[in-house]
Amino acid sequence: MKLSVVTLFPEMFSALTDWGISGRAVKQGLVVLNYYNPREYAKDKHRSVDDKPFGGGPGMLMKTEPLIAAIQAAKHGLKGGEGSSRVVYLSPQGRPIQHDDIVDLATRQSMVLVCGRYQGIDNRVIESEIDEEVSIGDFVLSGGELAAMALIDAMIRFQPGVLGDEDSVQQDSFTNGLLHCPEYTRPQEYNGREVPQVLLSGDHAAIETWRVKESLGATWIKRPDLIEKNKLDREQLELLEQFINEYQAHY
Ligand code: 4F9
Repeated sequence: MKLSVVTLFPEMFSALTDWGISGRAVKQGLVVLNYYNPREYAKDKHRSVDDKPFGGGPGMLMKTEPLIAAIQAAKHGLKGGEGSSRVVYLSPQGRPIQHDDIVDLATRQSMVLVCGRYQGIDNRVIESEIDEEVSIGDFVLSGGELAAMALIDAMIRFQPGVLGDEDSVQQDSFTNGLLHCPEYTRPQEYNGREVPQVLLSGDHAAIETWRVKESLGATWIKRPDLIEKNKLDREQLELLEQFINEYQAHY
């Protein structure tokens, strides 16, 4: 997957490219990142990249000409076999994206990600240059970079060859529409709390059943909205009912 990022702060992306799973994927060339900095397309002697909003008010907007030049350079840089790359703008005004959207976005060959700074960008740039405006949550960041990095990291996990079988995306929360079950490591007893016996039993079928049940239970407690949304099959409904009965007997 080829990603071109339009950003005033390309160095921020070292958090993604230098560390952990995403860093390894970049080093292996499974994901290729290129940066287009509007500052390099600024023509005036101060290389200004911000500008005042019409109508007044506090704050600045991104200066239009360098931003458009950077977006167009990013698009042209991706041309060559991949067809037309979508231009995605990260903003709190965007469509909220979730797991399923990541799975879909992750299949694309290439993409331009536009990161805003200051109070945002001129609306005509959105109309003329942006194909999709997306949000990673109802909160405001100091700029689009951290949102773009979150999106890229999540997409990287779905690239073939990035995760081994051990930690495949199949095991992740949301893959089956549910939260992950609780996990435990050593010590076997911690502050008087024991690891659930079944996990020490060596009975793989019993462990799998327990995990499904705990996954349903955790989702029911923490994210009842996901239980509503999910059509549970007969076996899942039975396990959840067992969980709820045991839970209510306890509390
Ligand atoms: C982008 C917030 C996507 C949430 C961009 C300030 C943003 C954001 N999701 N906040 N610039």
